[in-house]
Parts: sequence; structure tokens; C-alpha cells
Amino acid sequence: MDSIYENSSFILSTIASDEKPSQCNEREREVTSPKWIKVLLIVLGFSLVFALGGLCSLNNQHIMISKQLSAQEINGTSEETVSLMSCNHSVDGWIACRGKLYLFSSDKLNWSSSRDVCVSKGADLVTITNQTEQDFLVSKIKETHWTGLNDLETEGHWVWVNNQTLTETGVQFWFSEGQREPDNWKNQDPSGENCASLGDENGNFQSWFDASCKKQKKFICEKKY
Ligand SMILES: [Ca+2]
Ligand SMILES: [Ca+2]
Repeated sequence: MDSIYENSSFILSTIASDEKPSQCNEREREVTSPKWIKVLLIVLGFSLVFALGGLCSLNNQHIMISKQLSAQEINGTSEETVSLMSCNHSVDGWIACRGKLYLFSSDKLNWSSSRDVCVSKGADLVTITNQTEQDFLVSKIKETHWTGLNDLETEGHWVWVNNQTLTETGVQFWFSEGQREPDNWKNQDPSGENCASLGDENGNFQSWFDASCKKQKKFICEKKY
């Protein structure tokens, strides 16, 4: 009997001892699984924080660039405005504007004599090389004025007094409504129209017209500032 008892106790103790690791493993699994989930959640959390941080950073950069661009636009506009405003100050009767001095004559002369007057003052008839210069000159005149543009040497080949062509300057503002200019009209002068003026007898100051070089007009001299 003692032997049977001892055997059964051994078996029971063996079963008991066998059960322990199994229960522990389950508990470990129960405990282990949430840990991994926690780690995963933490990693996801950090990733989300970094992603949000990145988005915020991108957004801030976008705002900064937008502000810089609008600041540049405002500066560009104000510089242009200030530049044109500063064109009102005169130096010995000449108006200084963007590195050039302009003289608007009060006398009316033919084109050749007009040019002679400009040259005698260390200048020449005006050359118009961009839209800003065109706009500035237009804003200053109340009647037609001679410019330095002519096709005296070769009919139809327009050059400025400094020999620059219209292709080289890249701008031209010929009158283009109805009767287009230049038209080399010969009814008043058989030699045609070989000198260009800003505006004509009807106004149109924003446009260029070819006219007889013998006509008496006011003129614009230009020299470097
Ligand atoms: Ca002509
Ligand atoms: Ca004409």
C-alpha cells in the first residue's frame, strides 16, 4: 500500500510540476502580447509625431516662402514707383531718370536741327529702349516730340542715333490703329517720312509716327547721368 501511495503521490506531484510551466507560459504569453502591442503603439505614436512635425515644418516653410515672394513683389513695385517718382528731380534743367538725363525742348525745330541742338549740349536725340522709358517720356509730353529714330540711310530700316536697331533694343511702339505706322507718306514731302516722333498732331503720345524730317517739332535730348 505504501508503495502504491508513494507512486500515486509521485504521479500527482509530477502532474502538478508539469502543469506549472504550462500555466507560466500562458501567463507569459498573456503578459508578453500586450507588451508588443504597447511597443508597436509607441513606435506608431512616434512615427505619427514625426510625420506631423514634418508636415508642420513644410507648412512653415511654405508660409515663409510665400511671405518672401510677396515681400519681393512689394519691394519690386515700390522700387519701380520710387524710381519713377525720383525721375521728377531736375539737374540744370535736365530731368534725371534711371541713369539718364532728359531735356524736353521748348523750341520747335526740324529733325536735323533738333539733333544739332542736342549734340551741342553733349547729348543726342533720345533713344527709347524699354517700356519703362517709353512710359516715362509719354507721361512728360503734351504734344508731339522728335526722337532719335530714323530711316534716313535706308528706307524702311529704322535705327536710333546711336545705331541701335529695333531688333537690338527689342521694343517698338508704332501707331497700329487704322493707318499703321511707319507709312512713309509722301503727299506733303516727296522724300517721304524718315524721322520718328513720339505722338502726332492729334495726340497719340503713347505711339510712334514716321513724319517728314522737315517738320518743326519739339524734341527730347538724352545723355548719360
Ligand atoms: Ca521712311
Ligand atoms: Ca507716317
